[in-house]
Amino acid sequence: MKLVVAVVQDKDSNRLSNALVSEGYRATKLASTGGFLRAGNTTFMIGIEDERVSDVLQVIRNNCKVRDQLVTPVSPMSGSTDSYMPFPVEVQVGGAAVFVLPVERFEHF
Ligand code: 2BA
Repeated sequence: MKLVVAVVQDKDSNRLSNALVSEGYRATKLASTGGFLRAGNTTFMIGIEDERVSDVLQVIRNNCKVRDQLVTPVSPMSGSTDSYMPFPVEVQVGGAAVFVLPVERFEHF
């Protein structure tokens, strides 16, 4: 068994959870925050048999889009901010950051 951990954009989370449920996968959604953008995102935990991992990855791939997002870097932590001009920079976010972890044991009581 594997645990698929997928960090997705909030905009994709409803579509992905509907697709997972309708295709018979069990999943848990966690509200999370990206360390870089400090914006909300959604983390899915999906426990799955080894032979179905590639199918679940395909569902994630089909339901999560890559988007460009403008970020204004935070001001420097120290020193004068008089000459600091924050310019927005564009970063590409998503479709999904996915980790596949081995599960040593799974119990469902
Ligand atoms: P954030 O950390 O908010 O990152 C959002 C996007 O900003 C990233 O998109 C990437 O394009 C860019 N980015 C992140 N760190 C950067 C850096 N040090 N320098 C330049 N650009 C940077 P994604 O790669 O699609 O990641 C989307 C979200 O997935 C991340 O939100 C984070 O919550 C999660 N994530 C991505 N990689 C991860 C990892 N290796 N471990 C844990 N979480 C991860």
